[in-house]
Amino acid sequence: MPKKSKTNSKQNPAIQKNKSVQYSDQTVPTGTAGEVHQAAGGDVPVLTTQQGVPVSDDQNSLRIGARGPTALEDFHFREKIFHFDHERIPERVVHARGFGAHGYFENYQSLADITKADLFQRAKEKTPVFVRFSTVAGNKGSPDLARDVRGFAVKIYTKQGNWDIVGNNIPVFFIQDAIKFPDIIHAAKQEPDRGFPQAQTAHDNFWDFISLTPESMHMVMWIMSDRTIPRSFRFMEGFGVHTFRLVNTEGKSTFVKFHWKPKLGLQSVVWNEAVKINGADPDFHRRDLWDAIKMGDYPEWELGLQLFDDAFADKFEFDVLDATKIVPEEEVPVRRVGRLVLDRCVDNFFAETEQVAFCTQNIVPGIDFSNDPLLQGRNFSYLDTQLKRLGSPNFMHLPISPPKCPFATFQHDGHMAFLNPKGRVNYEPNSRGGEPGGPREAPEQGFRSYSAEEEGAKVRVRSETFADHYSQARQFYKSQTKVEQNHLAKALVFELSKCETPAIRSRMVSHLLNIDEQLAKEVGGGLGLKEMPKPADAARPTKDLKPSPALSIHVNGPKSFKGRKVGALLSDGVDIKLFHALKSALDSEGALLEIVAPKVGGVEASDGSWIEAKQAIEGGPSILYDAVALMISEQGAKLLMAEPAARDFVADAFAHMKFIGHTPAATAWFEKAGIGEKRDEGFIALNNESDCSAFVSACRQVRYWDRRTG
Ligand code: HDE
Repeated sequence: MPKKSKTNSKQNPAIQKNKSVQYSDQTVPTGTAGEVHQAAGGDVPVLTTQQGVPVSDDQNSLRIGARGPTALEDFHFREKIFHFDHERIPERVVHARGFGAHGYFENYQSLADITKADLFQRAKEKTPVFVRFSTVAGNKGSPDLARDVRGFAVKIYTKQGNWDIVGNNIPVFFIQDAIKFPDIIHAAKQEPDRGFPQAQTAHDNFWDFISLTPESMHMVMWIMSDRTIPRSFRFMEGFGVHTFRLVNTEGKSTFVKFHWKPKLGLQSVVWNEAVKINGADPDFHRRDLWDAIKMGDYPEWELGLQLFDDAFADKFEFDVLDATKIVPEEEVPVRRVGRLVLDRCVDNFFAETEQVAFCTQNIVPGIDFSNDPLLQGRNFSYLDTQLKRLGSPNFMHLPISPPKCPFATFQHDGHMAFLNPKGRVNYEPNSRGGEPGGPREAPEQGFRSYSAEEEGAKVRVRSETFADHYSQARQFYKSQTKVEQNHLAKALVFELSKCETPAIRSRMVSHLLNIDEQLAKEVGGGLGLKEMPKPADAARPTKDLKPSPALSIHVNGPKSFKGRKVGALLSDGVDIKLFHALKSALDSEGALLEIVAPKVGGVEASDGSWIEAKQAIEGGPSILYDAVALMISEQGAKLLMAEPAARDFVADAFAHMKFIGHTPAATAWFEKAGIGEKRDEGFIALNNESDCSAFVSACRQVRYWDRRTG
């Protein structure tokens, strides 16, 4: 297949001279951007129609007399409106809201003994990637902090073709068989008659389905944990979920589960914060990723492999083909084999993040599927959904998705075919060797499926080995810290309290009784159940498995404050030395300082210098920050105390267990906000420069959890 030709800026002086008309490679796959005419006497490009005709007036449509009807012959108006009318494509049926970035995968050392996949052969080799993070249930415009699973889809452009790991930030799923996918998604999304609620599972249909689907109980524990309200994409894990295979040159297969481990550690927000972030900054997650990359603070994850053989799979107490189960890291350790770095934002959101097409069936020689019925169903679904969404079997011609290695097929024609082969032959076998006979099969290097032996009757049954639905749910719950268990119980109470049907609430509690009695009692109590139900019928009794510390966010939290952000509320008269000390303590930690002030213009510091703000207090509530510093003068404290937004700034930081650094003048303010008496070790007085370092050190814990439990 011929290589695509690119926009040639040398032939196009206007594109060369003015970046505002530059078309990214992503938006112009061939050299058809059109000649952009030179405006008389300047280097500003001329606005044209799609046909390249210069436009004289883009403000007024053509009409018969100044107050007369519009003329049908106004081809510029017609073309402009026509294009606008058609500029939307269907959003993804799930994972509609997403955000993508480019980067690379760097392999640590050769894994040739376990896989022949090209990207793992050589140490230090870098392979380009595109990653798209997403929520699942909400529509494209829904808020980032919805309680939801996050998609973590990685397209790796290897030298032997594209490999897509289309994963989530949770290692298990709701269902065991892909045939139930439309049901779980219908139940989770808006109810069909009313079209709401948007981007939340806190409604009858979801919990009705869940409470009738015991296999989802393990996933329920995960989604009600803080995993579904991550602080940002940078602080969450990713998982391939299913068991896959790695295959080496000898044809030997090793089972594998894929993990992405964030270098910055795990971190989530608390629910009350999530609710408020959705109002204050619905783009909180995408902004965080964008800002981090633009600042050169590139997010990083390590690729981890859990490797095991058939013997382990046979003796493991659950079925490795069951996507509602994990293999605990304590049983099969995660081997870190490389790193994923995101170092480039998209040029064009639509062309890249929206048009990228992930497919689970995109694998490369050296990787293979297992028989996980969920994975098998996905392999069917993704191609189908791309056709619907992107509108043509040629969706691979859109610039974001094709492999970066040479590729050659005999597929041709169809809507929007950009990559059109030259020559006479479009079939195979053909008798015209080499050019122009086209590509040939490659028996040696070509993809060959692992030759697993399969046999059996054609049946619709669920394997008996998939029948234990509660043991790992209990293991997850038991592996959480007390604070996390408390969050989980509260999340269940919140969600089930939004269910209007009492029978659904009670049915859910009957499942919880099979997971943990104390949890069931807490939730039953929180719901005000008059009577506890009986435990749900269980196909298998719940086993008491060993807790797995790897499942807790808090146990795997950050070891530093790197990559986090302090919101410093400043007033006129702020002590300039203290301010600089805080700034430099945060710089050394690799953390950020964002300035919030009564007015966005800024404040005048103690030495008469001017400090510009990033946010006015109304637009910079403390929920946007990992910790806060109140750097206010006596005078400033009096003025700020009268501001409701400033009072919320402090009250929320306190309620969300954040570390609060403060100048002496803020003390009176705490009294006013009703937290004077409650001051604890999470409050750090900033009297002198060394206190600023102490404050940043304290912030490494991210939250002062004792405020809640102590
Ligand atoms: Fe998906 N899923 N899925 N899914 N999924 C889609 O494909 C599907 C499942 C996941 O950023 C769709 O391009 C079925 C598990 C991500 O573009 C669709 C089943 C996991 C993304 C689809 C599942 C995922 C999708 C919709 C049950 C975690 C977003 C748009 C067997 C391992 C990728 C699209 C992106 C997207 C089908 C279950 C992850 C309809 C049938 C389990 C991250 O094809």
